[in-house]
Amino acid sequence: MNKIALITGASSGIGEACAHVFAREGYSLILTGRQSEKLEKLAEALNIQYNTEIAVSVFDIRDKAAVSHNLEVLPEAWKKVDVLVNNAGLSKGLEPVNLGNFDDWDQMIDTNIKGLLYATKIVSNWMVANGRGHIVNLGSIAGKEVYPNGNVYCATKHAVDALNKAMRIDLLPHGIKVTAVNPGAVETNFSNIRFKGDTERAKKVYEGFEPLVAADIAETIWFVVSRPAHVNINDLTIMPAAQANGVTFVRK
Ligand code: 8X3
Repeated sequence: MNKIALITGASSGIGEACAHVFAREGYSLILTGRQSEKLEKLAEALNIQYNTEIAVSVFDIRDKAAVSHNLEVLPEAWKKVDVLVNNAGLSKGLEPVNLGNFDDWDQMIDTNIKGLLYATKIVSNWMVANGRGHIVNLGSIAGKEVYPNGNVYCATKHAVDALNKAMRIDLLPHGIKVTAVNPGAVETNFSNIRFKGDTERAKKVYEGFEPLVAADIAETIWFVVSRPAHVNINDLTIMPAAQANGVTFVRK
């Protein structure tokens, strides 16, 4: 069998772009997410374009029993995962902390932190058994800084930053590489979800400068994963040329 990459949140955005890049590079893929139809369509397209072998696993990453069950029922051959891309994550709301919404907070914490941990525990155990692997955690500039109204989203990405460092230490003896890739502004559905379908407000985020696109991040993840065996990139922050940090942009 080819090398295998498991990508969470693979039905759109950075996850989908990673699926394309890893398929192009000859990997077999396990695509996970909630949206069965989109995942099946993507799998079909990649199979036609690259002849990629693909397993689709549909679950809500917030549901730990569902994560365990759906991953553990995969055939043994699929558990030889070389690369785990912990991509599933979202931002919901952008309000001062006193005006925040409990459901939004739960969704971000349950997905970005707890879901990432559920997938990591299972797949890292497979990697330990295989004696190899590479985990790529999708962080954010929001995991390096805190910006106005970012409160809980920033906290979840700071948690990813901490977990990335912790995984690097804990998995080191097992020969498993661990990397965080931390993007600034990437134009995907991210802001639409953050602003709950307010497309006008979402569009404004990317106005007046050239944001990153999902493929920029996927190619960077591929760069990280394709380094020689003796190289590990621990932490990589990638920004649009027009964005210096969480809040400083040059807009025309
Ligand atoms: C996405 C980038 O700046 O909206 O994580 O937090 S930002």
